[in-house]
Amino acid sequence: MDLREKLEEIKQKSLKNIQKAQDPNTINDIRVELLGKKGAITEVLRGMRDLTPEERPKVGSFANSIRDELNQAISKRNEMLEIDRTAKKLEKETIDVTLPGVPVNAGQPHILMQVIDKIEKLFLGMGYEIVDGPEVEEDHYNFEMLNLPKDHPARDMQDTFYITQQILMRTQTSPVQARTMEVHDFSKGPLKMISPGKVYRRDTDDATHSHQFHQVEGLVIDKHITMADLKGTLELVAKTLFGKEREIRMRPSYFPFTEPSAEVDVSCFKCGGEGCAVCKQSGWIEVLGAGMVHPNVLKMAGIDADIYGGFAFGLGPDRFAMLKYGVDDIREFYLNDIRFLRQFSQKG
Ligand code: 2U9
Repeated sequence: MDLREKLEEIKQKSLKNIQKAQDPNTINDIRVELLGKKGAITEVLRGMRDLTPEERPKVGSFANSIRDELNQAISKRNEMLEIDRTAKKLEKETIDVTLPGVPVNAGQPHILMQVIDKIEKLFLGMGYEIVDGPEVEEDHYNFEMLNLPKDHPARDMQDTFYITQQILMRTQTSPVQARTMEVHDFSKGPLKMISPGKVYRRDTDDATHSHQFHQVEGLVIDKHITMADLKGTLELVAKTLFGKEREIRMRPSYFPFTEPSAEVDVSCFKCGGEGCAVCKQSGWIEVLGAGMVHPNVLKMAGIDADIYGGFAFGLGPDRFAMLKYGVDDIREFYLNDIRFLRQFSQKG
């Protein structure tokens, strides 16, 4: 067999092997076996020594062309294998984007906090401060400073959790206002504040009573404050929480800390005032208490009641939420049954 035939045979055999190879290592082995120092082609080329000078360049160029052809076949096969590998990898890593995702259990503020947040935003927008205070309070701030001396009959209106004779769980958030009034510097401007928070009463829990509930109380003190300022402010509260069509009406009432005092009704958000089950056919729903700050309360905080005056109001987020969402048992807010709470998702 002459060298050409040998080369041709090597080529045919190698092309077959290259096509059969399934991984780059095998191909590399083939390459070394062919073209390495001890490779088959190298071996054949060595045999060229015995050729005649005329034959040598011909066989040499034939050998080169075969070497080039094989090198090309090797590169091509490597490329093919790489394409195959990528295709297989992609297939394995394919994501079915139509599969349902894993649900994310995102929380949300409790419905009472949602109501309180809304009220806070409204008052912040009107330049009020939001003030916190202690839930364990002194009798002095909870009652005394609010014109409720020890023997005052109004103290019977609310049963109180006493911790000692002087310390109690606050029954309203008014002590926060009393504390703030005492230290406010009126030379820097009026006092405009709301105090949202938890309050406590010694009540037996039932559908309409809870020993712990929430209040948001508001207080404005300045020169020349009138009941018209109070009415305008409460109208805005009613419209913000129950809809812009709402109106309010004020009925005379009594609170020890305000004079005059009023109970405030909002026109029924369900029937618009015609009369329905929600408003008990009256067209109105009681939602707030309010009044002009009693001069005694101002004096006790060291404020000159001849120069300064103000208004105050109180509302119950629990009652607001019950009315607005038709919750018929206040205890639902405190049981923390996730099925109840999820109904007030802000997402939808
Ligand atoms: C100071 C002076 C006056 C706060 C007021 C009411 C009327 C009122 C109740 C409504 C429903 C509480 O949530 S509720 O149970 N509140 O009716 N609160 S005036 O008056 C103040 C507060 C602080 C220094």
